[in-house]
Amino acid sequence: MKTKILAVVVLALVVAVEAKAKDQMKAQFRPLYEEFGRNSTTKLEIVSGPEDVKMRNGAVAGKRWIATCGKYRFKLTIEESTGVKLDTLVKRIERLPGPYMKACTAVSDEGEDGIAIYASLGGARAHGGKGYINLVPHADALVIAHEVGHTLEQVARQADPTILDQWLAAIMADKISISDYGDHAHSEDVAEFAQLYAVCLGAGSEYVATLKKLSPARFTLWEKMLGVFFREARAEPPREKEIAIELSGGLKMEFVRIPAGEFMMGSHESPEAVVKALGLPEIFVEYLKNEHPQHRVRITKPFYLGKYEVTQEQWKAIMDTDASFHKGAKYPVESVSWNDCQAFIKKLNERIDKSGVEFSLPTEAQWEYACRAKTSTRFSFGDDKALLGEYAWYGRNSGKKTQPVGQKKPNAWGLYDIHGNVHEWCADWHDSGYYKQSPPSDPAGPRQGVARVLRGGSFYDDLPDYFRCSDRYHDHPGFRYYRYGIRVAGNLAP
Ligand SMILES: [Ca+2]
Repeated sequence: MKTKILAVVVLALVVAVEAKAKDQMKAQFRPLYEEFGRNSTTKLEIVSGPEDVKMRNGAVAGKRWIATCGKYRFKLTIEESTGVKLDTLVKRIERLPGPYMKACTAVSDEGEDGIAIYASLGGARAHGGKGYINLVPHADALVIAHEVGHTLEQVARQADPTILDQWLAAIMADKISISDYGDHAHSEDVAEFAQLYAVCLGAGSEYVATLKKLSPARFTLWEKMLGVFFREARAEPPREKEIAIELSGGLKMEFVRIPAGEFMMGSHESPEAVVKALGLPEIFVEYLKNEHPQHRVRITKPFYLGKYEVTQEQWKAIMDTDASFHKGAKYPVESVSWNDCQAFIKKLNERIDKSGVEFSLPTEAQWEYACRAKTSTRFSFGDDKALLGEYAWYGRNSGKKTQPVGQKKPNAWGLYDIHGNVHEWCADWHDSGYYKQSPPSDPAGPRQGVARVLRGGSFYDDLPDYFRCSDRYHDHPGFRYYRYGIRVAGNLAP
């Protein structure tokens, strides 16, 4: 009798503890759900489309696009009768963490719709599985995160048929409930965990660490299915103000650390005022409108930027070739297209042990922010065009030739030739109206375009206009020109 009472008490206690743990999970994370994806840095690029297609379910008429996100490439398909805009779907997907794009790719094989919006799914808001993530028009980013769980679980099950048994064992080991569907609906539990993991990842590393502590077995298994591994938040190692990487045989490339911060991007002067102040032809007024409206931009993370333009010897050390028109080892490499620069950066990332730094072209916002170096004037050295020759090689002092890098005065952050010498390719597509819709944090340019941005003016240009911090230039990414060169950015890994 006594034993029985004790057993009941113990059981009640276990149930109470478990209920408490479940409440704790909800209390811990629920407020984050509403914020989901608000700070996401995931960025899709539309590489082709729309194409008219018959969709997989019922052969209904749809439009299809191909999107990329880093290494992932996938389809987006929208049933025409829904009237849902591509941008709406893209923005929802961009709320998800980058690794979740693995599921987008997994549903984009031949004959599949990729991430698809259907007018109706027989009363369900979404279906996710091997080969499909189907959504109704109002299904939001949280719904997609849940369906990613279903898809990746089924992908994992193909490679390892015991994966759901392992998940059940993980539920038992964790002694904590997540899913409102109940612990025995294993695949729903995976999907709910996938959603919670995404929410925590978006909210910050401290939340991911808490999730890992509360549900360690599921956490490990989900990361295995996702193919990523969360690193515990560590104290940020002190970053050097300047770093140098070795390219080969003692040849180095130097970088300056650019702090995180805010600035006003674009011109503070009207096009008419610039034309008047710099004595430009009237025709420039129309062109200069692309620097408006001036708007506040936050650069949320520190990054590195090349102290100098990439020189010919540096380019040659990585690419083995050099097509520059004005030759010289310490001269900036030129006659490189935007596409050539991507190949250079790819090799740089592959070859250089960079301790947490990922090389790229700077975004247009990073470039202007670094060029301004906290100044808000026409040039980084003030408004006076008469001083341009002290800081820049331009049409009136260069002899219409490039010059060895680093001979003129640097800007306040120690960047040489940021005005003049060679025009510098930036990562972004160019859109003259982009500033009207630029996001406030870390803008990365339009999703698509025909030309890429160039900044800073070149040795060939006579008019001081081209050397203003806010001046925007652009050209086709495949075009090689002796006025165009490259300066490399180094972004810190998250
Ligand atoms: Ca330059």
